[in-house]
Amino acid sequence: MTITITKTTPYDDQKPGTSGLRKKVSVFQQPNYLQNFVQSIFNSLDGFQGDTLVIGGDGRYFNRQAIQIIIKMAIANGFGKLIIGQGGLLSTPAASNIIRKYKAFGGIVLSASHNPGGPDEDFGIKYNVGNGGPAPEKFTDALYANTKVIAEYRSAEVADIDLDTLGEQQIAGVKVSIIDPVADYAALMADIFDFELIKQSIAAGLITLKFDAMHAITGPYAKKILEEELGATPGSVFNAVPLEDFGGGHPDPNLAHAHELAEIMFGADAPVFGAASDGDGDRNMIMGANIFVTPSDSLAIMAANAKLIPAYAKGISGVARSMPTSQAVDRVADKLSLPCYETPTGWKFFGNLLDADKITICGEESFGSGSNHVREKDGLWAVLFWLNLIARKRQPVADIVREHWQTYGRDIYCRHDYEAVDSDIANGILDHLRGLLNGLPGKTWGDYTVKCADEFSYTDPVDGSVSSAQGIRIGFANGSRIVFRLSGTGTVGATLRIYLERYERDVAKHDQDAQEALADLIALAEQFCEVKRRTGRNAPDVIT
Ligand code: VG1
Ligand code: CO
Repeated sequence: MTITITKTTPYDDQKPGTSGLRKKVSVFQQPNYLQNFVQSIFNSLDGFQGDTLVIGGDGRYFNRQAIQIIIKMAIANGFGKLIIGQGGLLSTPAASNIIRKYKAFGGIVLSASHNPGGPDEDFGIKYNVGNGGPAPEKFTDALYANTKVIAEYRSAEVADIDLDTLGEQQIAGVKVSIIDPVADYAALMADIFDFELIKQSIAAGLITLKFDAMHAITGPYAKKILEEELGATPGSVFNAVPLEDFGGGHPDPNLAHAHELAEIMFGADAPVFGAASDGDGDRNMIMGANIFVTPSDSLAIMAANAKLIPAYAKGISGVARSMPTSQAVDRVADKLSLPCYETPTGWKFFGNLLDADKITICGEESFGSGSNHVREKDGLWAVLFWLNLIARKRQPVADIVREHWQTYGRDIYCRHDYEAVDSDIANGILDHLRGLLNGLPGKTWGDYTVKCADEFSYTDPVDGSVSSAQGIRIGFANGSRIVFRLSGTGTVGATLRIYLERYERDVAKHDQDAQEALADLIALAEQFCEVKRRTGRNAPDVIT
C-alpha cells in the first residue's frame, strides 16, 4: 500500500462547537479542509494502531465524498478495522451503539444534525470516543490546538470503497466492514422496550401513530421498527426516504419545522401518537392528539414513569438535564429521592455521569433525551418509550401529561431564538448581561423578584473538569427563570437563545398558552438583554 503524505497549512476556524465542527458545505470543500480536521482528530488520539473505527453519517450532501476521504486517511493512519454503515448511513444513536457493541476505539459521525443540507447548506463532523459518546471538551480543545499547527496529512492510495454492498473486504490489510445501519439498533430497542405489548396495542387499534422522518436518517430505522416490527400501518412513517437535502426542508423536529406532523396532530382525525426526529436521528418531538409535549416535560414524564419500561423496571440511578432545560425533572427527582444533575448544553456533558452510573436518564430542552443504553441522545428511543408508556397506561398522551402536572405542577416553558445575529451585536448582548448580574439580586418587577443571577460554570463531578461561561441564568424567588446563551451549532453569525420558565402549581391554570403565561417574563428578558433594540428585530425567528 502506498501512503501519500500531503503538505497542508492550517485553517483558523476549526474549533468544534456544541456538537462537533459545523460549517457550510462550501467551507468543507476548500482544499484540504476536511483532511486537516480528520488528521487533527487522529493526531489527538493515542494507541489506536490496529484498532477499530466506526464511520457513518446522516446521508446529507457531501456525506459519501467525505467518507471516502476519511476511509483512506484512517487506513493510512493505522486503524486495523473500519465499520461503516451501508450507503455511508448511521444515525447518531446507532453510531454510538455500534461503537459500544463492537468495542471500537471510536467513531467519526458526519452530520450537521437539524441544520438544512445540500450544496449551499451545512455539513458537520465530530469524533466520538470509545464509550460511544461525543468527545469531551478536553479532547476537542486538544483537537482544536492541533488544527492550528497541522502541517501534513496521510492518505492511502486505494480505490474508492463500495459503500453499498454489505460484507467485509480487505483493503491494504485493513478490514472494511459494511454493515446494515439499522439491524443492531433495532435489536437494542427490542431489548429495552416491551415490543410485544406495543405490538398488541397497535394491532388492537389502541395506538394509532404518525412519525415524520423529515426525509432524514430515521426513515429506514422507523420503517423497520414501527411498521415492520411493531405493525403500524404502512405509511405511518412518512417523509421516510433520506434525501441529501432533506427535501429542501429543515430537519428539526419542532412545531415550526415539522409542520406537516403538527397539522395532522392538531387536525380532526389526529392519531393517538405523533412524533418526529431530526437530520441525524438524535432528537425527538412528542405529540398526542391535539397536544404537543415540551421536551422538558417529556423528560420529566419519562423519569417519573421509568419503572414501567422493562429496561428500567428496577429503578434508575439518577437523572440529569442541561442547564436551560426546565426544572420539571428536578421535581420528579425530588419526589423519588433521585440524584439530579444540571450540566452545560450538549450531550458530551452527560457521558461521565452515565459511565459512572450516577444517572440513567437525561435530556435537554432542545428535543433531546436518552439513557444509559448509548452515549448520545436518541430520537427513536424516546418515541418507543412513549409508545411503551401509552400501551402500559392505556391513556392518551394528553391525560398522561395532565396527570403529571397535577402531581408535580407545570413548568410552563418556551425558548425564543434570534438567528443569524451579527456576532459583535450578540457578544455585546452577553457582555451587557454580564454587567447586569451583580446588581440584579433583590430587585423586583411585579411578581418577579430576582433571587440569583450568575454565569453558569460546571464542575464535572466525575473528573473535576471545569467548563465556564455556559450561559447567563437569572432565577426569581417564585421559581421562574430566564436563561440566555449563544448557540454553538450555527453556521451563520450568532444565534441568541432565550429560555423562559415559570412554575404553576394551580391545576386550574395548567391549560394556559405558554406565550401568554410567560408574557411578563418575555418582557423582562427583553428589558435585560435588549435584543430587539440592538438588532432592530421585532420578534424571535423561532419559538419552541
Ligand atoms: C443545540 C442544542 C443542544 C444540543 C445541540 C446538538 O446546541 O441547544 O441542546 O445538544 O444543539 O444537538 P446549541 O449550542 O446550538 O444551543 V444536535 O441534534 O445538533 O446533535
Ligand atoms: Co441531531
